[in-house]
Amino acid sequence: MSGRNPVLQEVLGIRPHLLVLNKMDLADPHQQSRVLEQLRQQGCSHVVFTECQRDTNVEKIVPLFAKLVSSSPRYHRAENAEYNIMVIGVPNVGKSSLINSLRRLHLKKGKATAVGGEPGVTKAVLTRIQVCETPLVYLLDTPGVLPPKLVSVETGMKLALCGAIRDHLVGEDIMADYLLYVLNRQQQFGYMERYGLPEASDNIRHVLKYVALTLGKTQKVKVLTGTGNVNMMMLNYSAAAYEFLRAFRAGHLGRVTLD
Ligand SMILES: Nc1nc2c(ncn2[C@@H]2O[C@H](COP(=O)(O)OP(=O)(O)O)[C@@H](O)[C@H]2O)c(=O)[nH]1
Ligand SMILES: [Mg+2]
Repeated sequence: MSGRNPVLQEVLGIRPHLLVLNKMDLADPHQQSRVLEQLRQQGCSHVVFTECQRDTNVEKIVPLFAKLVSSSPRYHRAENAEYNIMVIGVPNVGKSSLINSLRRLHLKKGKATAVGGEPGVTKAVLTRIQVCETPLVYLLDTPGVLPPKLVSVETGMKLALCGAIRDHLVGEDIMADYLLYVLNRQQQFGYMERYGLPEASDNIRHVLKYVALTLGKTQKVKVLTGTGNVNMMMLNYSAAAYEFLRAFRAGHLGRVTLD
C-alpha cells in the first residue's frame, strides 16, 4: 500500500491490471486476508501473492491476465492475440525477478533481466521480453517508479525498510530505530533470540549493542589519555544497524507486514 502510486492508478484507468504482491515469504501470512479486504475496499480485486525465488503462485499470473484481457471489450481481439504487459512498481519489489520467474515457468528459459538487492539495478527500460507463447505475452520491465510525493514520514520509512529507497538517503540508524518500533508493536520478538537479548527493548542503542556483540562488530580505537595511548574496543553501531536491516530483509527477524 505504501508503494502504490495513486497517479499511476488514474493513468492506468480502464486498462486491465493485476496487483502482484511479491515477497510473500517475508510477509506475515496472518495479515493476508486483512490486506486483501483492504484492497478490495479500494476497488482492487485482482490480487496475487507471489514469491519469485521459488516461483510460488507465479503460474497464476498469465491465465489471470488472459482472462482479464479477454473480458475487457477494448482489448478483445479474437485473432492475433498478442499482449504487452508492463510491470510497474517501486524499486526492489521483485519486478525483474517476476519476469525471470515467468520465463522459467512458461518458456523454460533463464534470466532475461538483471536482478539486484539495491534500488536502481534496472535503469533503462528494456526491450520487451517474451514470457509465454500461448497466449503470446510480452512483458516490459521498468525501472522502479516511486510515488510523486511520499504521503508521510512513516510511508517513507516502510519503503526504505523494503529497500525501495537507498539506505544512506534515510540513514541506517533511523531506519533501524523505526524497525525496532514496528517489531515491538507487532510483538515480533525474534530479534531477542537472534541477538541474545534477555528481554524486549525499545531502546535501539541497547539492541544494537547486542547485535554488535553477537556479530563481533567491534573496532579498535586508539584513545589518548594523560598517561599515553590506550587501545579500546568500541562497538560499531552503524555496522550493527546495517546487519539489523539486512536480517529483517532476509526474513530472519520474522515475517512482518509493514502496511
Ligand atoms: N525473499 C524474497 N526475495 C525476493 C523475491 N523476489 C525477488 N526477491 C529479491 O529482491 C531483490 C530485488 O529484486 P529485483 O527483481 O531486482 O527487483 P526490481 O527492482 O523490482 O526489479 C533481489 O535481491 C531478489 O533476489 C521474493 O519473492 N522473496
Ligand atoms: Mg529490476
